[in-house]
Amino acid sequence: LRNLRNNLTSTYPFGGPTRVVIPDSKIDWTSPWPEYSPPDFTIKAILNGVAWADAQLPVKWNQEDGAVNRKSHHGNYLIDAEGYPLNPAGRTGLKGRGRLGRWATNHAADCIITRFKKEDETVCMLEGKPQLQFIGIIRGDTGEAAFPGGFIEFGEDGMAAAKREFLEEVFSIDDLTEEERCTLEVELKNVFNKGEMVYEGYVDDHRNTDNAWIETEAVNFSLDGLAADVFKNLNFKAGSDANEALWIDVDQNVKLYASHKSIIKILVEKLNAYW
Ligand code: RP5
Ligand code: MG
Ligand code: MG
Repeated sequence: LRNLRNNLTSTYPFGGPTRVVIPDSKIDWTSPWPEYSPPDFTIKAILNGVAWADAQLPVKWNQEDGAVNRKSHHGNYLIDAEGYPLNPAGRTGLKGRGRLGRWATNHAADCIITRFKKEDETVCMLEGKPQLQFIGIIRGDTGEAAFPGGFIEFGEDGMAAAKREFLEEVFSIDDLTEEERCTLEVELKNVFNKGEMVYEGYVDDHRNTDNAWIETEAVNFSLDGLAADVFKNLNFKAGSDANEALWIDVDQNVKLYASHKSIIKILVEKLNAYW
């Protein structure tokens, strides 16, 4: 996990302090560094209290805490002498929660709807391998291409959250009438029939801090086994935290938010698709 820190920008995103520079030898919490004293930063909205954030420092770590899952996919994380959870990827140069609502793991889900790219009904082959495409979004916050995704809400599992985020970000489901919503859900029923977990774990997200980090459940729904490609007849309408929704061709040069490129690569290898 200590390698999943490439996206930690020196200044915390969207108006935060500058992170303390961490030498390689001091990434791990097990390397003593008594003088380490990073800036403590949590955005005001979270400190003022919002439904999606912890109201106080929890005590039930590494377990289910009521409706909140405080487990990590990577085993038990450490708690420091003051009672703060420690990022399993090591020091990040900033303490507090930054923009993340939960202490420790902030569970997210990503929805990866894929098909093999076709031209005139024929699969596009590159170097003898089929080219994969997925439905992506352009994020409103960073302008980067990404999977539709977001944080898991109360009572949801990763599958449900992935599906909900897809409908919000790619089809603006919250803006549709009840009737339009039903029609869309019927159209997409077969798409969401069979989801496969591609990756469950830590994501290299620029919002991560010493005490709060994102782990995702990335679920793939493939259109290739289905009788017809329903998306041929549906128009994307980006919503929520997405500015645009589009099919994205996958190869080694694709540029994606956070850890999404390494996640799509897992799928490419599994499907033996072009990279
Ligand atoms: C990423 O942040 C996750 O993989 C997921 O795509 C996303 C969740 O955050 P929001 O889209 O809700 O900002 O690290
Ligand atoms: Mg969202
Ligand atoms: Mg999102």
